[in-house]
Amino acid sequence: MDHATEAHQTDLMTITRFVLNEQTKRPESRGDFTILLNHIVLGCKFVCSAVNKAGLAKLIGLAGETNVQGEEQKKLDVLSNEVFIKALVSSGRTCILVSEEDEEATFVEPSLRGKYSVVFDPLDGSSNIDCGVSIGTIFGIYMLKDSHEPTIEDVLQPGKNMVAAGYCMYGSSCTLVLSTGTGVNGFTLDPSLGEFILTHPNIKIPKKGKIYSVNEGNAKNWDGPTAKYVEKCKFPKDGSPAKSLRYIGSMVADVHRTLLYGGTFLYPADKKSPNGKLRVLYEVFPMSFLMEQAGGQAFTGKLRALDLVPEKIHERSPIFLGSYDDIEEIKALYAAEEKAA
Ligand code: FDP
Repeated sequence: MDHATEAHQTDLMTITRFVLNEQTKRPESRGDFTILLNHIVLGCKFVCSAVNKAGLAKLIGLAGETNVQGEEQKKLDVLSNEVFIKALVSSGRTCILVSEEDEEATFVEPSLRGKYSVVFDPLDGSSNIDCGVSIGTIFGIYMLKDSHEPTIEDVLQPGKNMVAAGYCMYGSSCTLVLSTGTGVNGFTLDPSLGEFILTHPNIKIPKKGKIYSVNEGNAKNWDGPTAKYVEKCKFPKDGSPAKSLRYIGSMVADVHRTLLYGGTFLYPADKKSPNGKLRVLYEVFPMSFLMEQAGGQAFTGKLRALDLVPEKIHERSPIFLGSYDDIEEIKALYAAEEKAA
């Protein structure tokens, strides 16, 4: 399609229209997921607007509270958490909510309960807030078998049981990437319409990439396979060109680039953090779900990431995700190490 055609495009595929279309393909569907998603979208629009206005509204600064991980919460984190909790509860479609910002899970009161559980990081990459670098919201959705007697076990499930996952990136544009288990689609917020429009249909990650993404400052504490992989990226012995390093330090932005351009994103274990840094339920699982749905892979150093069974809601795991062939290389390095042991 040329630019002139695009500029005059009048038949816009909004995210709501897209999800309603999907719904018609499932006769058993009663619209609950569409309603839940509308509330998530509202939360994303609100946070997008708050992030854009952060400097102006003097929202940047400390709120004087400390979150579960012992980090100081910024006002935007607090605000985003409140926005999502309220949006999700008021949807009437949720049962259990797990947020990065809250130590305990929220059990929705019976009169407002629905069949979905949502695990989310309302504002990921918070150390990037003050310098205006892209940050985002990450979410994963499980469907409960029985919403009458919900227990914490209902969210302590492997990522492969999620029914949907996505993220919204607050960057130079606001982009929402979503998978309901049938591929990955990206929507960009048109601020003049206040609508997310389908701009990246059926995203497929390149089979092999030219980029690796990792915090190399941790290199001295890495395990053997991670160190070998990064060495191979920089000094390939098979005559292929060296890979480029890109690291923003904001998972949503690093994963978004990996999804579109290919390559790998790693947050490995190291001697200081044997379980890595990233949280299983609301960072590792949703991003792994999207990667697999886009044709890539996600691996923990031991197993397929989506097969992990979390024991605690704020559990962490090492993660290697990205292009199919590149992750195969990493898996081979771990397999070789295990064989040698
Ligand atoms: P942040 O600490 O800024 O909130 O899990 C949080 C996260 O950012 C991810 O978004 C990001 O990928 C990672 O941590 C960055 O960690 P390092 O600073 O250790 O590289």
